[in-house]
Amino acid sequence: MLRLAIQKSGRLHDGSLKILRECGIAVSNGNSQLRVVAENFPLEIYFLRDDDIPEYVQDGVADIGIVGENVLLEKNKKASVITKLGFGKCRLSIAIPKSETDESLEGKRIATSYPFVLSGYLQKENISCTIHEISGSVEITPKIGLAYAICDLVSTGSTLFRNELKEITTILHSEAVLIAGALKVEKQMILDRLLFRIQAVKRARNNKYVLLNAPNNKLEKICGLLPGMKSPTILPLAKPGWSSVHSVIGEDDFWNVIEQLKEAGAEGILIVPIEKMIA
Ligand code: PRT
Ligand code: ZN
Repeated sequence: MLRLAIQKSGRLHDGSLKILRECGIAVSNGNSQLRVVAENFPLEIYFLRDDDIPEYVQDGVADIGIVGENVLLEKNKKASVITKLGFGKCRLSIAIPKSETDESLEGKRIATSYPFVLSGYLQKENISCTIHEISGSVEITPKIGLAYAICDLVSTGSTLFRNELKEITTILHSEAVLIAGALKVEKQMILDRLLFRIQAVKRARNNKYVLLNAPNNKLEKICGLLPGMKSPTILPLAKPGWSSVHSVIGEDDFWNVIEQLKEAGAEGILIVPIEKMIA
């Protein structure tokens, strides 16, 4: 059985269980338990504090884990990123009081819960600072005179805004990642099965199924906008001279492509979410 460590409670807990569920792996919620066994997949799940997950994976207490890349880099343990998971997105940024006009950090004091990542960044940039390590409420330190700047995670930016701070540099972009240590062949085979499902879920989340009607003389242009998985499917409509086109569009460029399809003469465009997508 493959042992997976996920966050017991916090920002990554729900997203971790959700992706497992979408992979068809039934898990009862771990709020009151430390360990559950999946009902229909050879997977045992440990619910832990996120800070401990990289070490447990390194030491082989768990085979794989889901953590923020920020935590993995800060803990600096031997565990490799197998795949990004597309949730828990945030950035690690340096911020200073809004009223400050001097953005230079040289010789200043920076409060953070990420001393390792921050010192790596400062070294690379050749800036010398005093790092004040603090485990929480980093954002209040400039106001109480404990630090000039902070280095903390940001997602919407509202915490910085509330505390009258402004971001001056982003030192890391992070999201939830699946990590693994060295695995024996049998465990690697289970991980490969899990990974196959995760990739299908990720692909599905990043794509939409599109159906549209088009006059036959516009098909070439429309199909050029829709590469699909291989190429679009074209079916004749009952109305002569018209076809129905089916394809897949990536989430990234979604609205642009839709606008271009309309311009190219597409009508009755339907967009449908994809449940799973296997390449
Ligand atoms: O109890 P445990 O140790 O397991 O959890 P934790 O309290 O250490 O972590 P938790 O649950 O807060 O975060 C888990 C992971 O979620 C982090 O390691 C990141 O990878 C990811 N994540 C994504 C975030 C955020 N977004 C986030 N916004 N983690 C923290 N924040 C905090 C940030 O520190 C700041 O206080 O939210 C505030 C900023 O948010 P905005 O929206 O105001 O910018
Ligand atoms: Zn933590």
